[in-house]
Amino acid sequence: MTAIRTDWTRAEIAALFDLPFTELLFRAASVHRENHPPEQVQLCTLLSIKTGGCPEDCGYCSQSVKADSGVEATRLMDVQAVLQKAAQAKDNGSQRFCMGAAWRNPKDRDMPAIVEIVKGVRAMGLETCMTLGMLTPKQADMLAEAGLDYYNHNIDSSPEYYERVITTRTMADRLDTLSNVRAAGINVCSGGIVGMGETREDRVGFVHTLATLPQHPESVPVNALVPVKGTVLGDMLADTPMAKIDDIEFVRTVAVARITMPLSMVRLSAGRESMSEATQALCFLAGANSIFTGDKLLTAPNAGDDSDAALFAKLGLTALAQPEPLRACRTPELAE
Ligand code: SAM
Ligand code: DTB
Ligand code: SF4
Repeated sequence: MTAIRTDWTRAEIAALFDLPFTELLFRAASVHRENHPPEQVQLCTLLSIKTGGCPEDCGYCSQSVKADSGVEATRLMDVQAVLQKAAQAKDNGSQRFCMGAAWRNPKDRDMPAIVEIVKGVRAMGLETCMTLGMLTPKQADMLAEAGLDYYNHNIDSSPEYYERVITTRTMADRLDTLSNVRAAGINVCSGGIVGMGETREDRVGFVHTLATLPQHPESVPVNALVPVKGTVLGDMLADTPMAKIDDIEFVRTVAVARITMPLSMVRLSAGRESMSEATQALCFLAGANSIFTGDKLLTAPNAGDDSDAALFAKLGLTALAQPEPLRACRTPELAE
């Protein structure tokens, strides 16, 4: 079994990024198959349960009030309507149902409906994940009690680049929420976005921040920026197309995440729609073992079930046979 380390240095992570590409991929694929069935990929479905009108200023996001993206703000969806979408996702073979709300944080008055949704989705035999913004320890406990399996809250970038992307909450705020989620015994899902104009050093700092948390997140989503017109970063990319992330550099980031966090599910998240099959195949070789299915993410288009079925058939990939055993509260020592 691969040793699980939370003491990675930035220099070590930078050295991994610097490896010849074939050597990096070989190492990542080796770590992957030591810890996961390499031909199996977890299928997750996303639903936006409360869209748009978010007071935060995340420079990539179509749902911020600061963005002129044309996304219409909605209220929190009705519980039954969410359960109906979850049933459809299950019928389409999804294993995890991830629900997102465009909030800075949930209000206490929202919590009863959220708790009901978690209980209902779980009763269908789906794994549940929510991403609702910042959480207090009490809110995290309420979600844990409802049976929430995962909470997604991304660090998004390196501590240095973070401030250029978001000013309305700090990296320290994000880490506080992650520690509240961990303390409540909920599995942690945390990753970020590549291709926001950051440097290699920022990608090193991004992976370093996740890989040196007291316990690695059980899920690590690696998103490629989906450039949305009317957002700061989407417009920046439209003006400077050379800022778009290079495919090989994206695959390198996936590989380094896999090597440094061997047990985590590394999710090839947003941005697949505009990625070639060959790049996605390299990501799977580099250790990505989870994707979002369906033709929509939260507001942006996704690859879609038909093209994914064709890709899986071509690559000989199958859906993860069983939901991953829950790993909350597992210590690094036990995992060795
Ligand atoms: N409002 C909650 C929050 O930010 O904590 C949850 C929803 S938010 C949309 C979840 C994550 O989606 C963000 O942290 C970001 O990493 C990712 N994301 C949002 N817009 C994106 C885009 N245009 N391209 C790639 N990833 C994006
Ligand atoms: C994550 O890291 N990626 C997902 C999920 N967590 C919630 C969200 C991607 C959003 C992509 C842009 C959109 O659909 O608006
Ligand atoms: Fe709001 Fe989340 Fe979008 Fe940031 S990423 S603007 S917090 S919905």
